[in-house]
Amino acid sequence: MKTTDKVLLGFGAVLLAAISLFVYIILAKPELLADSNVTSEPLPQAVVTYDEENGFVPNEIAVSVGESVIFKNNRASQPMYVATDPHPAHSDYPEFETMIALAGAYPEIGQDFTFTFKKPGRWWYHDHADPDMTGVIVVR
Ligand SMILES: [Cu+2]
Repeated sequence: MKTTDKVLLGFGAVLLAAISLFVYIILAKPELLADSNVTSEPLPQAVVTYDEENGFVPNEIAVSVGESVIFKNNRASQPMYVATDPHPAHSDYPEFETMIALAGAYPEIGQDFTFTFKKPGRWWYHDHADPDMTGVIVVR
């Protein structure tokens, strides 16, 4: 066997071993490829309640990337329109906005709003119909 054949054979063996290992990782141990902080289980959902007297409670809440926050509208007579700051441009985190989540529909009285945060940051928001009512979601 010529030297070049041996080199090619050795290279082929190493390549085959690498491919086998990769396939093993993909099929048997997918968690090895994932970020250690990321699991395949659904993340918990945080709840923020909203009413005229107390505003958004808790006013500041920390969640993980991929976690959802449910904004519960406890106001009796008005819709809750959660929107990213600043008012009225809503440009900080444009997807974090009730009407975008509702595909352009205005929220109804008593309607809750759920948003899954995918971007880390400190996201101030307000009720677009009552912009003095504010809160912040810290996404880590
Ligand atoms: Cu606004």
